[in-house]
Amino acid sequence: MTTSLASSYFYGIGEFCHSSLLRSFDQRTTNALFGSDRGPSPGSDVNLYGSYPYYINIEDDDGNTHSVHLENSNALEYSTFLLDGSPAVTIRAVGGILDFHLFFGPTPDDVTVQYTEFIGRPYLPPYWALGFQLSRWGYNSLDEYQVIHDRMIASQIPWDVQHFDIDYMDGRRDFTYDQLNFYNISTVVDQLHSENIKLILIKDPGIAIDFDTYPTVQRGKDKDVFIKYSDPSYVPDDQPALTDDYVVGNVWPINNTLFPDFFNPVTAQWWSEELQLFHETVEFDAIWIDMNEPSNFYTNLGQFFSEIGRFSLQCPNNTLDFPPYGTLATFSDANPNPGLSDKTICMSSIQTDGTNQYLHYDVHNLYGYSEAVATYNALSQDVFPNERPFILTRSSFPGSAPYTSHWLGDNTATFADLRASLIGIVEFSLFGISMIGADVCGFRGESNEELCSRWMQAGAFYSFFRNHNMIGTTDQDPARPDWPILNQVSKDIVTLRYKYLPFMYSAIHRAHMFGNPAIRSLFAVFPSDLDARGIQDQFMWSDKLLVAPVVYEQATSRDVYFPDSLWYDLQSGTLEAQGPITSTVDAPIEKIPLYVRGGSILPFQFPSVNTVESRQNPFGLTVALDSNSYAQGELYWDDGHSQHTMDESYLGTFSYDGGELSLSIQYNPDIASDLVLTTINIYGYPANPSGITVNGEAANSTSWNYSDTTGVLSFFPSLTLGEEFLITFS
Ligand code: MIG
Repeated sequence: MTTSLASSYFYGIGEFCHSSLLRSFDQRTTNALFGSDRGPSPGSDVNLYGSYPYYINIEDDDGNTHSVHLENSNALEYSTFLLDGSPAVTIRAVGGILDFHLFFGPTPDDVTVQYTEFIGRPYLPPYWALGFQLSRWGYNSLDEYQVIHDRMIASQIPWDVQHFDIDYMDGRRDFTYDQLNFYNISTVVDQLHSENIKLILIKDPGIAIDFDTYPTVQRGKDKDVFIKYSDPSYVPDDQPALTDDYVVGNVWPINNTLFPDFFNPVTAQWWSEELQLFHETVEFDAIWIDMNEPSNFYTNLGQFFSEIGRFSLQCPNNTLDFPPYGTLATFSDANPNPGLSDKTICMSSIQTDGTNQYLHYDVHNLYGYSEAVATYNALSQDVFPNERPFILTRSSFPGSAPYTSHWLGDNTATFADLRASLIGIVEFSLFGISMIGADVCGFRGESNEELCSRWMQAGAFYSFFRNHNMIGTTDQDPARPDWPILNQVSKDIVTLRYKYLPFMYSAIHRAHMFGNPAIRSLFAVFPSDLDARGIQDQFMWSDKLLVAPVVYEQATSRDVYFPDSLWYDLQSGTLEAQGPITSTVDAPIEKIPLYVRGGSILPFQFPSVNTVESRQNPFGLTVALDSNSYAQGELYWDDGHSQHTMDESYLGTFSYDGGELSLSIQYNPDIASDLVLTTINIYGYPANPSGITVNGEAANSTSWNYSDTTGVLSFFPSLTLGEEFLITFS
């Protein structure tokens, strides 16, 4: 299908490592959409882990916008090009149905609200998941890990979550742990829990075929949970023992693997039981699901791939696995005769939801989605009933957002990758995913102190904030002792993030309830600003906070585009700019440019070394006045971990209008009765007030101070957020 477009302001289509947020039409570009185990690399437009057949088109200078979603899980191609000088797009599908959905906005924010109403609003993560998360592949043992753990604790860098990658497993089998190098994992989990740190464990879909020694696979076989060949004639002659008509592949386990069919309710039940059983041994808090494109190594390289010396998956020679038009998704890196099933499982294998059967060809792009749904249901219903689960998936699809977070995959430790990550997080926000981030400091390759410092600063404004790297690369945890600049930069910026977590959480709650995304492009906030439409190294939190990370090596300043508003330096409160204007701002290594927009109220809380502690601290408000002396904002609050219900949550809205600051409680004041408000910082206040009243009573003149140099009025009341108030400034 080919259509002309209203304009060349065209965004979206994923999952890619786009080198620009705004698509270019100058040259015809064609991209495939097909879940694939390939890492992002700036400038390479290969299809990555997920598929998002969804684009956004701003129609005119006023910012009227529509978006188009094609609900199709087959391999697709999108081409953008000029047709008689006008922008156009062609969409090709190699199967499935042409089920188009159009969302008419009229604003960019509206189209996201309408799209997520259709595909499902993003889930509400537990509060701790907004804390700093630390990971790496290549903790070779718990003794090795302990060194990093201890220096993290000593550093006092705020920290909430530890991940263990496939290193912890026994022979890289799910639901096992290494009895030698990770023998005392339960003790370490207890230690982490006593320090208020959560543990996330990785699970891969590939299940090793060690029938004698690995009960998980036998229980799965007893329930018949694995993906099969669609025709008995496809089963290879040398199929490994006991694997029946299952599709047999190779992933990380040290033996061949089977692939659970997560569409099948019996599979979901088996998966849940395995998670419950394993949780009795190792008390993990959440699950990271990787390799779920699904990835399979060496597919179509011969039935006995000598490099691994064991059976290897060779898909049958048919038009599903080797289609006449395979799309650009055919994975051609190694195979001289590329097929659609390269590096994944056979397209001609069969899946079932218990009622209907599906060719993998038609549902390949839903594999990660189906695993996330099964994992979410297992955690929320069986492993942690009444709790809010946290899941991190690599492969996703429209509709994954109600179940899971996503990270951008295996990037490289370069400034170009850091820049690309800013495009990636904005795109996923347009795709309706709330919890999104990239591997901070870089996954592949060697990071360095400067890059890692800059990446910690930028990553502190990803919604999902995790430092992670690859086996064999140098440590890059923020407490690494010989990188003192990294230590200091990290401590400062992570502490600042923790201070503003109530604001971030409230924005994420808004996305969950109403669909307005937490992270936004500049064009979404300023739709009629033509200059904002090309900005891709700055982004917004809600419509209130402008983040402009330093993303070039050795830069100590950067140009910041300030759209039409007043903008205050978040930390000092001084007025930085009156937009629209581009200014060069100082940004030595210790500084990330952050600006609060005039008209905004950001709730904050005094930070601490983890969210369990910070949630006990007093609150404050950052009030940034616009040119009409007006500002507004909101605080969403709940216990941070139980399943979300309106009955157990609080929403308060703050507004400042011409010298009056008020709190109005939308629902459940009692949830906030223990929350105290002790600090109000008003940015852009004209002069020292002669008096302040709180609910009609004059405040003591020692309870505020005003700085002529910064224009910041700081008032220290003694209030609870569980009662509405009115403060007047005169
Ligand atoms: O083939 O589990 O993207 O984050 O560290 C590599 C090891 C498998 C890929 C993930 C990465 C993870 C790694 N995994």
